[in-house]
Amino acid sequence: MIRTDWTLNEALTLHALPFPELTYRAQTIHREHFNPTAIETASLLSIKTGGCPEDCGYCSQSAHHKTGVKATKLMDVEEVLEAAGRAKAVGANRFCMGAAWRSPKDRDMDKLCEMVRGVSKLGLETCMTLGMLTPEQVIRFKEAGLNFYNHNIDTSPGYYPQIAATRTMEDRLETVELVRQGGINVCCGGILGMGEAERDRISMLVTLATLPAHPGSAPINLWNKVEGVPVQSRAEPVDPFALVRMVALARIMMPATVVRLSAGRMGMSDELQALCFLVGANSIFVGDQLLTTENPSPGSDAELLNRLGMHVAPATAFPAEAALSRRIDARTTA
Ligand code: SAM
Ligand code: DTB
Ligand code: SF4
Repeated sequence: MIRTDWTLNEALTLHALPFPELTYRAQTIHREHFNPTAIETASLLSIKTGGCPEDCGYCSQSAHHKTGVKATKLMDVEEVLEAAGRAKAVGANRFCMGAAWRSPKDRDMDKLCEMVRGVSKLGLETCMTLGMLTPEQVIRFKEAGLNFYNHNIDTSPGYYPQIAATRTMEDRLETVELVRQGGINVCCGGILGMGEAERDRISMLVTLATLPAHPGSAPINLWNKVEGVPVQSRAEPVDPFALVRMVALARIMMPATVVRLSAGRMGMSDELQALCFLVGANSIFVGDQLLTTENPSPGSDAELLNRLGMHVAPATAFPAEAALSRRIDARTTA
């Protein structure tokens, strides 16, 4: 059953289950909704890097921090399409274009929509992550055929003020809701390892699992270390079993959502990634580069999946993912 009325206490109780019990429940639910051998693949491209006016304390691209990331202009459509072609060649099924903006400027909308159309023509699913959107911009992207919009809540509502001051959790949730109502699939998740308490991590998942409809995809990122940002002094490595517990909890509370093991895989062993796949993670970013930080090579990912007898599956293997965010009122669905 898909529920959007989870409480923090229920989530805390699930999370406190003995590891074998929690993981068994997650695996059972995973198999009810997905082929446990199928993995979705997305590839990222930073189409406009650095110089961002937001002050997100974890991010290499904020103009508020000295990180050494060079600010660039918005890329040309041709260059983006070439990169999308390369992503397809290394096995990506979805192409996610990210910009270091608080929100897109209306003057850039024609170019952005052209990118969406061009990437779709290459036979890839499209995703954009550009910051806050207006209702008009959502309409433009829907018309251009954008499949997904990524907009993360990043952390729990309680911890959010500790990580960003130029925007609020309410701002984030507003854009997520505009995107959903506009009929674009929602990709929404967060980051672990920014100095938040265990309770904050669980509360972040409860926030996702109690949205009016579960996101189609939920990226779970480990904070990728960046020198020179405020989070650096607070960050603590995430215990591998704590990560597995979070993935399992996400799977139990959001049974039909595609859970992406996102940033942070460079520091994960093959065994840890395998455990995450076993309890419900069923998507990864492929390609050497995320936005400004590194990701495992396509060759090593292919080898890992091969050793596990798992395979990359096309979007059609994840039908519930797209259907989820389109639900007008998930509270009534079973
Ligand atoms: N500027 C847009 C926004 O904030 O929505 C889009 C790009 S932003 C880089 C996309 C997401 O990447 C953030 O919301 C955050 O969750 C994630 N992210 C950024 N820096 C990260 C880091 N160092 N480690 C892990 N995740 C990170
Ligand atoms: C998401 O949740 N993770 C991606 C994507 N959505 C945009 C971004 C990860 C960024 C990691 C840090 C970097 O490369 O700058
Ligand atoms: Fe800008 Fe997005 Fe980075 Fe925040 S997370 S500083 S909005 S690029």
